[in-house]
Amino acid sequence: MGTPRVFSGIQPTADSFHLGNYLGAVKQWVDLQETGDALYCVVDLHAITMPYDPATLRRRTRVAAAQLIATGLDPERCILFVQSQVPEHAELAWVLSCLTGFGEASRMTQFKDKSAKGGAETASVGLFTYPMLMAADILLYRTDEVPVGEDQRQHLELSRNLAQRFNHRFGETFTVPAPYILPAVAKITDLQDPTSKMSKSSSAPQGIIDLLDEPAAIRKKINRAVTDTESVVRVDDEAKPGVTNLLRIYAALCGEKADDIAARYGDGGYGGFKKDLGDLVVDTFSPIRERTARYLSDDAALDAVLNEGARRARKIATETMARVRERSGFPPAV
Ligand code: ATP
Ligand code: LTN
Repeated sequence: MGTPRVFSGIQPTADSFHLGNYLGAVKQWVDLQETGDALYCVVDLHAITMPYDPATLRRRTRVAAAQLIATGLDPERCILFVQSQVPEHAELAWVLSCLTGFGEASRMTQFKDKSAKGGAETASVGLFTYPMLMAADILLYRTDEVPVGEDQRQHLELSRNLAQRFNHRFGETFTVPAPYILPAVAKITDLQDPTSKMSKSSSAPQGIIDLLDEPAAIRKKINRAVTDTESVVRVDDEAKPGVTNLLRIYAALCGEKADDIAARYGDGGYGGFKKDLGDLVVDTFSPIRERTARYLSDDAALDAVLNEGARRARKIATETMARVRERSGFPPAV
């Protein structure tokens, strides 16, 4: 088998990543760069599927890359790059869009949710074809594993189907990718609405902990997190979604089992438990926040890392596209 090829992407759609992005995705990315042949991408082409401002996008793309390095991605151990610097992503997305059924794309729940929010008439066609661009990202690099949160499972399934469909119609070309989703952290929920996903676009500020939040803000949000009227700390998704979410966050950050942590606090109320969790999040995020500021203060160094990442990614992408062109009946690129 050899070393698995790992690929994942994150959108530069906010001024900071949040705790759900960190635990559900980026933390796994850091681990997988040690055991896999990993590529990670700031997907700025995906970020323009909703209305946006170019100067804000430019800033957020850099902040996203700086946060990824600050979190532990090492450009010596993985390829870190910005999607729009590798034009083959958009090129393959077109080919895959032509293989996707209109009905099949219409069933994507993320499209249904996001287009319903702003009124379906005004949603962009790019929002509709978003999953085919994501499939292109993954398939260009002959990816084996894709570390993501639970909300991306349906998109992954489409990527698998498109790989198989292309291979079946035109000959073996793509690797069929597998999702890499850790159940314990696959859906971190909103601190104010613990049955909904913590989300950049739909959580209120009090429901979301940002990687770049100041310590006082982090502690305050955890202290005010919605729990329940009991005083016992235990895992129970149905009856205690708020406490269970906090326990999952605690467990993922310290590496202990949620049940063992719960047993330590027992029925002593939530105050001490929340205080300790606040300390744990602050201790994890503060060094990341400080390193992010440092990486952002040296534009030339960050550009050099991203340009080199794009150059390395593009080498693989053009090899795959040469094969796709040949199989699709196109002349070679000149
Ligand atoms: P939005 O909700 O605005 O679409 P997002 O917060 O989901 O954005 P993305 O850039 O779409 O952010 O996601 C980046 C990665 O983080 C993806 O792998 C996604 O599955 C994961 N992720 C996002 N939110 C959570 C969450 N609450 N719990 C676990 N993983 C998450
Ligand atoms: N749609 C993903 C971001 C994304 C992605 C990818 C994830 C774009 N391309 C390729 C994994 C692999 C999201 O998190 N919203």
